[in-house]
Amino acid sequence: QKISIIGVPMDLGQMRRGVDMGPSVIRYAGVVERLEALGYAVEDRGDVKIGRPSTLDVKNDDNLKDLNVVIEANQTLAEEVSKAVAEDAFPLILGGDHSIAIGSLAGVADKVDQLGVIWYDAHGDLNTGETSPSGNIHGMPLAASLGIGHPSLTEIGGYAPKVRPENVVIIGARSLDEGERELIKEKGIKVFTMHEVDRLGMSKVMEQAIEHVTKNTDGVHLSLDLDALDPLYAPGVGTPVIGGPTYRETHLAMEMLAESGIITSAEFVEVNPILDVKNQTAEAAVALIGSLFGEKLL
Ligand code: DIR
Ligand code: MN
Ligand code: MN
Ligand code: MN
Repeated sequence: QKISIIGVPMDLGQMRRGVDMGPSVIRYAGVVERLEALGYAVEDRGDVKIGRPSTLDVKNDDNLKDLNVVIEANQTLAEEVSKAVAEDAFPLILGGDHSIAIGSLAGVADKVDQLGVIWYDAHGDLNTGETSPSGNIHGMPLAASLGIGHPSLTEIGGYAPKVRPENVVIIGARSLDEGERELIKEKGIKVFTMHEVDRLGMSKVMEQAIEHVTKNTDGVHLSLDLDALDPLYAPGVGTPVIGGPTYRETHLAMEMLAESGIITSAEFVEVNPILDVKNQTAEAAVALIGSLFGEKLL
């Protein structure tokens, strides 16, 4: 099968500069070679062009920082992803901050009737301009994809919503804002917090998660925020939260997804080399990508 890599050097969905170099350091850590060694035909489609915010455009009435640049980049990304899917390629998107998931999902859901989503993240990314304590759009992409929030975000790709709440699972959550908790309850979103990961173990969590997202879907997108991992294993992220799944547990999760064969598109986001230690986080991302695509020791 063909894999199309799409880089998105976006850093304006949050406040820590440097995450725009994510696609570059993940490539440097050998993602293309890793996938080719597994027998895939890999096409690197390069990076989506990201605008710069105008210094004259500083008003932020809706609590959505750098909204215009984020909209424009996601619109372009949606078109790129949609093209890859139309060519029967697996879209592998490299971030960039997590605001780019809006465009990824817009591009994929356009071609898949009912899309399932696995959101592997320390956070829920279910904020809107109204609930967000930060105004950072990287805390909002899952809400936007569910059709919740500012129309300029929910309508990217020209339609909304991209996914239904019952087709979503969040794994690894340990930092949720008040508005996010309310939305989870209201929409009945399935969340495996770190409590469930501790209690059941990653193996059971993944079995249940896979069952949940495949019930009524015909494709599943994996959105993996590297801050899901415990910062011991992925220090190069803008919003680390102590107490996450280990490197091994996350490998197991990727291996179980590979065995299940359910994943039809994926993104790996929030790698920030400025905050990293010897490119450890980018290397973790590449190792996890290897596992997701079926790499095994024996
Ligand atoms: C926080 C942080 N909940 C916010 N979100 C992050 O700004 O909305 N998501 N870091 O991955
Ligand atoms: Mn659809
Ligand atoms: Mn996160
Ligand atoms: Mn996130």
